[in-house]
Amino acid sequence: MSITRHHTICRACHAGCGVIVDVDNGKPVTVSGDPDNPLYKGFCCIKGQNFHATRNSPERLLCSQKRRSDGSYQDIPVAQAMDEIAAKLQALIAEHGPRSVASYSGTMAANSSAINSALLSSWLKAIGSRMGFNSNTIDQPGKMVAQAFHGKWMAPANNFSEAQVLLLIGVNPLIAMSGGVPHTNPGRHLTDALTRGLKLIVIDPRRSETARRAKLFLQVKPGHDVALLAAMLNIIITEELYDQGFVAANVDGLDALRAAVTGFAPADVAQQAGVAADDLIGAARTFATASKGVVTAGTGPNMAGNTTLLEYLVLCMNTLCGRWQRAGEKVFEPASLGQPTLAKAQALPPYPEFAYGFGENIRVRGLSNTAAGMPTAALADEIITPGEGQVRALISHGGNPLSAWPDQLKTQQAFDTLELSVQIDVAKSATAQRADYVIAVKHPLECPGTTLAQEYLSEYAVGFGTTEAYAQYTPAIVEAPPGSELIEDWEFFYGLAQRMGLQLTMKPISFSGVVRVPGHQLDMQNKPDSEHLLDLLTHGSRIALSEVRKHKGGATYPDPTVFVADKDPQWTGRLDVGNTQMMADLADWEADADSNEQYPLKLLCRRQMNVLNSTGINIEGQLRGKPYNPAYLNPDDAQKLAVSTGDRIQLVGEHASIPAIVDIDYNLRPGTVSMTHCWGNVPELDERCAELGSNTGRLSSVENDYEKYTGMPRMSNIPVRIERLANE
Ligand SMILES: Nc1nc2c(c(=O)[nH]1)N[C@H]1C(S)=C(S)[C@@H](COP(=O)(O)OP(=O)(O)OC[C@H]3O[C@@H](n4cnc5c(=O)[nH]c(N)nc54)[C@H](O)[C@@H]3O)O[C@H]1N2
Ligand SMILES: Nc1nc2c(c(=O)[nH]1)N[C@H]1C(S)=C(S)[C@@H](COP(=O)(O)OP(=O)(O)OC[C@H]3O[C@@H](n4cnc5c(=O)[nH]c(N)nc54)[C@H](O)[C@@H]3O)O[C@H]1N2
Ligand code: SF4
Ligand SMILES: [Mo]
Repeated sequence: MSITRHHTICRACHAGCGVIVDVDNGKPVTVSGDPDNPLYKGFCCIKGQNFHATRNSPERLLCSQKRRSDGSYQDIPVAQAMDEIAAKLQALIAEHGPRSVASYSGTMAANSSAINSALLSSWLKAIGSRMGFNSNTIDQPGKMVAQAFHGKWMAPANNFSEAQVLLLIGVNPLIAMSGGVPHTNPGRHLTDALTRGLKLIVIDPRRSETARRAKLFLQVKPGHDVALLAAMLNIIITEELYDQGFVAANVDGLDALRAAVTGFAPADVAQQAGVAADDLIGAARTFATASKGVVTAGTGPNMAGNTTLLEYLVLCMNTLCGRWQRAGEKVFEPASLGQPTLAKAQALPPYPEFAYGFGENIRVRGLSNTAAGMPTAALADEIITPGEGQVRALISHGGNPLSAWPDQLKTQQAFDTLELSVQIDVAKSATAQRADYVIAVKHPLECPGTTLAQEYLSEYAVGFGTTEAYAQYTPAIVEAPPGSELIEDWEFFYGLAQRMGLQLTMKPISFSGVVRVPGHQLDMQNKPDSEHLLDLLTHGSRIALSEVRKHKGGATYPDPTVFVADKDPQWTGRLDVGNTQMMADLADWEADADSNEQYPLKLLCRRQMNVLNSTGINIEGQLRGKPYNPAYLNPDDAQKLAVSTGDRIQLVGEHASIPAIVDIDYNLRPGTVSMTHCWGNVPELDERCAELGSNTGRLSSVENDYEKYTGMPRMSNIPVRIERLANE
């Protein structure tokens, strides 16, 4: 048989690139960019080029598994696994109520197919549990919580394609494919924009791949971003560089904000943050005097301890400078497969009652549901803490708790406490090596998919999304490997629902909250297929899925053009830049202590191009001969510590320590260590850190240093010291 070529969507990360797969005798053999794709234009990163390898990998799960009492695993037919799991869940719910069952969705729940998460939500609702958690609350949850304090402009922010300025704070879109620069081939977008004169300003302790292309780069100490933003706001307000017309018409709280930022004198803040005052002042002026363009922050500053306050100040900067689209402007990226976008030049006023403290409460640390979802950093304690409501069963879907959750030792304890743990995965991840049941699912190349998830990015936060409405559909490109017994993720939730006598519903997706079509009750006797579920999920969309199906390589959908509508005549809603709680938090804000003798370095988060969190860390073609995540040090620090590339060290923090292997990064600010997360395994396997990597999550404590709204602990800017270990 000859090789066949197929268009498909890469689902190895959230970017959803349109790619081409060659298939030889039912086996995918190469993945490459599609030069004819109208938006991605041939882009395919190293993860994408190995997308088929995750499908063909010898470590791929081909059958569901059940854990034996000695910790080893045996294959189990998936129907039997579902029988046993459904029976156990029913017994737990009967005895302890639905709150005893929780779910956790990780990055791959979002990246695979939208029908998977939709059916998980429906199933959770049907059993009556509000304990659905996801990775958003260990990422940048302040984005949603701050918006609840600030209000929401009912039209998009300035689009990248019209921006004159871009201010990026601890975000690295050239590697992460997210934040500031469109995820649709960010290198090309940035090159084009710089050519047309975009002023790029980057604030980061590391001269990141993106920072290297900046016009102005502030190589700050980590953890000073709140003060830097406050100082920039101070300059913008004092020098009256803000958009006075927009503020007068749409914004409350300027006086309160002015008063709160007065104490942040640019010269002092710059000195504390280790940058030149002129650079800080220059950044503020350049940002404010450009007519269009946004400020966006990423995981670095969000993980440094004040996610909500940080994101609130980001919103204040964008709002004061009027970086929201106005009536009559074209919406660059209206939803295509989601429900039609409704854009209006008016402010949805703040909704602080839905910032945090509503819905389900958490039994520890006074935490609760938030605008960003249930606080994942508290889930381990919900499992460990005895008493009414204790979580006894966890369904983990497309995430990897033992690698990704902060405070790995506590997570391990939680898994030891659970009465039932189910991991839905394609690989034998760290969590799949510990769960009671592992449900082996099809690889995305074996499933149909759409770019519906990518449409969500533009609604996620300011500076996300792309420059045009685009959609792609892909059928399954290959069958599951011969001899395997695999299901799609949603079939597991459907199978449980059938066994538990539950009715599931599929609701079309709306990013702006307005769904004009009713949810559809699924036939619980005759199992629907994925295509039917995709039709239901996209019912009523601006572009019909049947139309999108016709354009195999993906297409842009500019028509019908969506324009921002006028403000409603009686509309009184205003954005708030002076929220009392946020102003109080700003008044209480204190710069982190500089390094001390015991912990002289700060550990920074970072991402690497070749893996997505833990996905890919077992794929040889992606590792470039380095099967671990190095601890990167500035050469001067390495010299002072007398360590060099390849040396084994112990990173010791206040809460725990991990082994690691040194590497040198000339781009780091001295005094910092930079490492990616989600590598390594449990402490029992630390000896193998040269082949498995190191788990930085172990260094976070969920109970000692966490943000009060979201419960998210410090996950970057962690004080550490380095101790040398004997090389093997
Ligand atoms: N210390 C520290 N901790 C962090 C971070 C940090 O910067 N520092 N970052 C945080 C952030 S931003 C996030 S989003 C979280 C990520 O947290 P998670 O989402 O929990 O972690 P991932 O490693 O992305 O988990 C993906 C899982 O999906 C599996 N998988 C891969 N492909 C598929 C598929 O097609 N289908 C299914 N069902 N499963 C698949 C993988 O094998 C893996 O087990 O980690 C957080 N943790
Ligand atoms: N290739 C690849 N792409 C990914 C991922 C991946 O693992 N690999 N993960 C995906 C996920 S889950 C997410 S959430 C996104 C995240 O996307 P980004 O937020 O862009 O994540 P990073 O690339 O880690 O960039 C964070 C930057 O913050 C800097 N930093 C650290 N601490 C501080 C601080 O205190 N202040 C400031 N100003 N900067 C600081 C770091 O040096 C780093 O350059 O990426 C996504 N994309
Ligand atoms: S950026 Fe993401 S979607 Fe695009 S090729 Fe790489 S892994 Fe695939
Ligand atoms: Mo993330």
